[in-house]
Amino acid sequence: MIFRLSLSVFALFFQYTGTSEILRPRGVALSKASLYVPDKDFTCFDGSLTIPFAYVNDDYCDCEDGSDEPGTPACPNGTFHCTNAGHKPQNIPSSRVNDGICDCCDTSDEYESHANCVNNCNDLGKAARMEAQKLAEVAKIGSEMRAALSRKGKQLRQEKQERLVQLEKDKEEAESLKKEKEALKLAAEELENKALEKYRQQEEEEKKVKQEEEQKAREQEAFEHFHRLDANQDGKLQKSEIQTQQTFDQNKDGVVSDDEVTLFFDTQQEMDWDEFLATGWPRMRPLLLMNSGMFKPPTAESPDSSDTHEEIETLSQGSAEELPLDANEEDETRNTDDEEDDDGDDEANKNPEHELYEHDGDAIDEDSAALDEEHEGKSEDSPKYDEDTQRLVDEATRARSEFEEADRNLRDVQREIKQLQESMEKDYGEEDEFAPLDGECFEFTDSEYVYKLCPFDHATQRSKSGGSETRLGQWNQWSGPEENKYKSMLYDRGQSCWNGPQRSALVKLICGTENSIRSVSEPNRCEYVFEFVTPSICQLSEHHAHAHEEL
Ligand code: MAN
Repeated sequence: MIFRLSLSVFALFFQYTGTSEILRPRGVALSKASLYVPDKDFTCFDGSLTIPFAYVNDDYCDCEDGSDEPGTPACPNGTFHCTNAGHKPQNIPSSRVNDGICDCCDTSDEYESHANCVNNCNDLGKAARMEAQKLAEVAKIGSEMRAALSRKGKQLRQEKQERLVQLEKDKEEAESLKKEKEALKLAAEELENKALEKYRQQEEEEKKVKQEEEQKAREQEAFEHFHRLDANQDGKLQKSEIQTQQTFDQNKDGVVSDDEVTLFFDTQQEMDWDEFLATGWPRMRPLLLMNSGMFKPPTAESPDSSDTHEEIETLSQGSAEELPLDANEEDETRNTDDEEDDDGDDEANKNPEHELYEHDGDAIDEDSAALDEEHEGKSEDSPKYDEDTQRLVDEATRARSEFEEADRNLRDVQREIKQLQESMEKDYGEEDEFAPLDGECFEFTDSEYVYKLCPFDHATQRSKSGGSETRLGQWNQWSGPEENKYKSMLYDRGQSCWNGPQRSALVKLICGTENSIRSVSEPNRCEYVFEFVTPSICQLSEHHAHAHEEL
């Protein structure tokens, strides 16, 4: 109490300020001066206690809310107010009072310390006012620009609206045109189908005949070989008869071994004609053909040769190169054309697989194109269809392509409608002032990355040393504080971070006279913060709010 009384000297806890003649205890803001009345007891702001006024600023904390010690460091939660005449007033935690560090530019926080504080409020105030003036100018120009952007945004909305009306009409037309073309296509296709029916039947019959002929030829070929191999002409093939044929010496050891023969015979010792035709010949044939250079790569029209290829693969298991061509054993089926095609033994001995793949893509395409043409009767030499049928086919083809075009056209219109509707649903600000930003992109380069922001769309990051873009996020929503949600934008659902969250970017908007990214940082891993300068956020009222701040 003695301590208290020694400090309760009027002059110690009252001060004059340069801006006001109103007396108030040290560390009290002008707005709260009326709560400290020297000839009345003081009640803590929280109402918890009433104390004699002499206890105010007596360097002893009585009130839990610190309100009795605005000018001393006695209360841990107190606040000290510096008037900072000439600059801006400031509230600091009262623990900083007399701590030897100058916090207030008017030196008022260090009234009983050895800190040599110098009052520089006038200088700071001047600089701050100049800065504020600059900002005010920017805000003024920016807000005029904002008004223009808003007009543009509204105009864009209007244009979109009009375009949408037009597109809805186009859609109706496109739908009915599609229906019309579909009906025409169906009708033309029905006629085409009918006309083609007879050709289909004819084709089927020709195919059947061809297959029968081929089957016969195969049997004839098999029979000739059977006959040739059946050395003793007993109507059966014995293993020993096959073993005299060097063609079957697959490993070129000079002997046709038991194993090499078993390939054709399985567990049997001999084969009659029927067995030979059913199992022996299909296994033997590819080997004989290959050794005679008769093997040809399969084509669409020669399924047999594709069978042959498979058979050879199975038989030789990729060792066809090792198979010798025995000139004496040359197959009778070899024809002169093939002989001319051969470049000699080397060529004939080629691995059929290699031969197969030596065809380059173009050659195969040309071949199949030629076949297709022939198949569809388009070959100039031999028109496949009679004139009437060809006319119906042509008409159906045209009807199909007109239908497809109508369908494509409708889909294009639908797509544009969808895009427009999505765009019109976006929140471009109270006055559509952000609308002109949609469709634009802005870049910012720091020491490591190039960042890109396409407002209302997405944000990306790309390493300066190359590589692909990393998606930082897609436009989600405005994310500013309640009083002005347009102060920041959220882009999220970006690429996932390794062992971390999906990337996201918060874009803080700052008033300025041009659109640009001022900075990009990554305060938390894979969470990015962009500072984006734009006139669209400029508002005069903000500046006025500053001007009314209490001194
Ligand atoms: C990349 C960049 C960085 C990010 C790491 C996370 O290097 O996208 O910004 O922090 O990945 O692994």
